[in-house]
Amino acid sequence: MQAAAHSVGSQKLRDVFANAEKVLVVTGAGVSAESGVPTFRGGGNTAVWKGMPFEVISSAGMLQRDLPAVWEWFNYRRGLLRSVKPNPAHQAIAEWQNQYKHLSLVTQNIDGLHQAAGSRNVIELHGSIWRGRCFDCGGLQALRELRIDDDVPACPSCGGHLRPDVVLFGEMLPAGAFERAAQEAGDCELCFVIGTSAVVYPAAAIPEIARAAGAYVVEVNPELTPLSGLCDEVLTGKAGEVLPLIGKS
Ligand code: BJW
Ligand code: ZN
Repeated sequence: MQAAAHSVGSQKLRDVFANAEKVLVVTGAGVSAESGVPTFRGGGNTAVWKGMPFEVISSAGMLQRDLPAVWEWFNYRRGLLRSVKPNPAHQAIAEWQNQYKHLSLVTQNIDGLHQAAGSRNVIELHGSIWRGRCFDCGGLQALRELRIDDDVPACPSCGGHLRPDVVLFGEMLPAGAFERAAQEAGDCELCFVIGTSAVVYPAAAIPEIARAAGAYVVEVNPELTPLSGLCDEVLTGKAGEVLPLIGKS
């Protein structure tokens, strides 16, 4: 016999979850943790690669100093990501999109796992590890099928150097991405903030905008974050365990 699903959160959350028409979901690396994707921060640790903190290797300055090292770092991570699958958190969010007239999903993740779970129109604030972008002509190149060894890959259109199409520290977000996310935040009734340490801006401003505009803001994270105090409700736990229970009575 299957155990009955028990509820999480308050009665207020169940009411808002049942009645909201406009919902915004903001995710970070923690939503993919249960798929086996390492987070950047959390649990008292910071990701380090070959002795370099990720803030150094994933920075705009590193593109100038050592582009091959940047490719090596992203090739390594693409290798890890090739075999991972969406987890119950990604699946719950994808199901919510069928339930609501209007659900927007804004992610800081570059792993493509929301789309793999079936989410549509995902706003990727920090780009995608599955695309390259040409320094010279700006052309985009799909990387899923491309085998990249040690060298910097070349643009198929103009022969220029490609770079990963991700947003590194000190770089601007893709044109319009933050503006679209901010608009959804200003317009939603319910905002979930899931699996983010909420220290990277401007992404961390999105739930702040939602709260200021009157949305009910709910955080899902095993740890407290700088946003926790602003949230109407904090659900302490792993996204893959908590999300499937939200709204259940
Ligand atoms: C679980 C879990 C489970 C674990 N379930 N949860 C204002 C003040 C100060 C500085 C700035 C500012 N505004 C801008 C800046 C500069 C900078 C910034 O924010 N710095 C701060 C860190 C101080 N921002 C930028 O540079 C941004 N650009 C910009 O602002 O442009 C304008 C500008 C240009 C030039 C000069 C000045 C301004 C760009 C930021 C790009 C971030 N890029 C990265 C790397 C992407 C490529 C790569 O993957 O390598 O994006 S950094 C990294 O952090 C990655 C993530 O998307 C991002 C956020 O991390 P996230 O998702 O929150 O993950 P973690 O690991 O931090 O947290 C995981 C969480 O999950 C934890 O809380 C766990 O507890 C939890 N968890 N298991 C649920 N099972
Ligand atoms: Zn090119």
